Amino acid sequence: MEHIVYIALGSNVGDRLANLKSAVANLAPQMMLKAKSPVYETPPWGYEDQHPFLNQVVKVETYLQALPLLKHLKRLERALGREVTFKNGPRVIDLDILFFDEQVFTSPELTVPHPRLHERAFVLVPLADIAPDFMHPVFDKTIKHLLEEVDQSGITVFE
Ligand code: PH2
Ligand code: MG
Ligand code: MG
Repeated sequence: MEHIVYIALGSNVGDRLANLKSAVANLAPQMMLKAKSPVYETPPWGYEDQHPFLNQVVKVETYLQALPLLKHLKRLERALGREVTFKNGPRVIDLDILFFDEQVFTSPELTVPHPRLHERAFVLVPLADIAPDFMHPVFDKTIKHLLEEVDQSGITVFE
């Protein structure tokens, strides 16, 4: 059984673009890349005293279930040089599961859909490029619609 998953990528430490590119290059073989958004430069959200981020969203197909996929993404983050910092703090690479098919669930390790994606322009802007009509299974609103409700100021196309 294959699953369709949207993953948010973020980086604000080191060579940010190279970090995103390495992550995308290392999705296979566990994940097959189906679509990727442009890369955006975005103001830091949550904890503001840090470098701007580069953000991107990818759509992948995978045979992994959600928790094994999460474990795999954590392993990939470590392999790409991520070190433990603090909540919303600087990071070499962050790989967050946004949607896992149309599933809705919470476990101690993972909540799907990502519980804050609807408030974050740095996620919604790139997500709207590749999935404007995807329906958020909790809010029953499309990504395009959710994007209209957030402040997009300061977000620029990077590549
Ligand atoms: N990630 C965070 C906290 N704040 N801000 C931006 N602009 N981009 C991010 O990816 C980001 C953030 C926690 O994961
Ligand atoms: Mg994150
Ligand atoms: Mg994360």
